[in-house]
Amino acid sequence: MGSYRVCCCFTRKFKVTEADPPSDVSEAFRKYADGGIHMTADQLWRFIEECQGGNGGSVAKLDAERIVEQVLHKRHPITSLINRKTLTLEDFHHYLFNFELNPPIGSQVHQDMNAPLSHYFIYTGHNSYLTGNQLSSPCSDVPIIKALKRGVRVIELDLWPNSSKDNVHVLHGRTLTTPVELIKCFKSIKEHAFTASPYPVVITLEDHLTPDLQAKVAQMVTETFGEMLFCPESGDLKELPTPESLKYRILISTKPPKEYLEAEEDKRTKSQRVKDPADDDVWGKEPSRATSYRDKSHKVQYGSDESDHDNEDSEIHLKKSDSCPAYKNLIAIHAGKPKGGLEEALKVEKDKVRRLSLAEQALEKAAERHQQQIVRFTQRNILRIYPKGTRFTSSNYKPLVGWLHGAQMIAFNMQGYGRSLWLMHGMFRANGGCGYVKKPDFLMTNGPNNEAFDPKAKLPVKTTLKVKVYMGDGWHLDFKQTHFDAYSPPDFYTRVGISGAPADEIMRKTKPKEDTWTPVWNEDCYMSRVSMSGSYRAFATSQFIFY
Ligand SMILES: [Ca+2]
Repeated sequence: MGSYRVCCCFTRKFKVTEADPPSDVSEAFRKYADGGIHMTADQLWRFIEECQGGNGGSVAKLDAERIVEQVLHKRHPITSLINRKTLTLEDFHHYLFNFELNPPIGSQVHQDMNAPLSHYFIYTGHNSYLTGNQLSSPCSDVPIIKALKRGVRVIELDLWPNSSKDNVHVLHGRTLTTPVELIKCFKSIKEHAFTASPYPVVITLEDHLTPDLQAKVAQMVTETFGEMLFCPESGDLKELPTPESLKYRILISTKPPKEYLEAEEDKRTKSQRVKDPADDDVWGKEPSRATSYRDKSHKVQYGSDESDHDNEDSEIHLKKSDSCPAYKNLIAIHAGKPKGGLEEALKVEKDKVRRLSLAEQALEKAAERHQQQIVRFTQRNILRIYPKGTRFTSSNYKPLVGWLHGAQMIAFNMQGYGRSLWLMHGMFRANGGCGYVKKPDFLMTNGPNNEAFDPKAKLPVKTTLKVKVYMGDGWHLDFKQTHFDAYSPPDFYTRVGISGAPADEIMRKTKPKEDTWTPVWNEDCYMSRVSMSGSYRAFATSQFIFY
């Protein structure tokens, strides 16, 4: 209870009342406690199994006993010593609200981890070494460590020669970002790769190096990671290995050096075709590297991302035909864009898998007409999407476009803030937060005529989701009593929504509850317009926002 004075003449009381358990909670208690006033561990176990689906996994009776003990220990530290092993209604209510004892999402890996990597969405960072914006923030290994600790499994490093061209720096090329040494990044990756998850870490390299420096990188990689490194025995992989088989392994993914010459040819062909409007239709408008060479200020504005998928900028070594075999042998997942247009890039080869990178807007363009080809490509190969170059502030984009097309690596700026990033973090809370979430079956299997899933297909409404918003509690512990309103407790309302496929996106709002720290809504939010087929449901992430 708190109080404060108004006009020095009377004191207004600010009692924070504990709300009674909602009626559904009382009913569940009555039902599982067989009408009694105490619930045993066995009864709680039955409730968890039947009402909470085992909380994301099968709960042993021993777990229920442990929960009872912990609730009692927390709520009745003295009584718990004198042998009561049952919960009251209030204890039960406390358990339901307790984030640790009753987590909203299971903390165990529960999906099959024995499918090829292409079957999973992978928690992916973009320019993982940047501490802030894309133009002038310092580069460091700290954001890399932070991302790995969060469970991020794909780390991107942009490699550039230092000023004396005898060592490798990590920085965002053609910007004012201050570099960090590559070896420092590698060492930190080694140290922290598997603290959050045992599943493999992929390092995507955006490589702007000469063969000499590539040799240096090869040596650094070998010396740093040693046995942790996964290198396919014979060049190209025919199928991607599984996360299970790659536990505690590091994979390098970049463009093999031999392709630089081809990239140059591709660039020439491209510049000849630059006026062909059909190019724009397919690939989207990609700012060309040539422009940034001509205009220095433009260079600084855009950085090097716009071409990080095809190394158009590698002028220095484009002219050299010698490549570094040691470096090439380290590449587990070959990246690159074949010559020709999108059709060629999305071709599925029987005896070879690879990684293709597209900028967010290139994907959107490609998705207009080639949606099924993209889905088919991602059944065996890896598709990486990266933020467009104008996201100077390290903002992100909607990840759903990529997910709906099966893109495994939606590369995000993890140091930022905002709804897209929350959604990304939310997605990867699934499957025990291990950084790999299995793609839904509909993206991996084709129809009777071998047709891939069509993300544009109109699907009928199949499910209506009902979310019951009971109450909010705990704000009085985090805010001063006068934080929101100097004269009375605050007003609260809740927004509940679904982020998902376009047909599923919806937001509902509860009524506001006035003058209370513990608002009780007890209100149903129906998402009745949601066309949640079983398939779309895989992408539906609920958002709860309190105001
Ligand atoms: Ca990059």
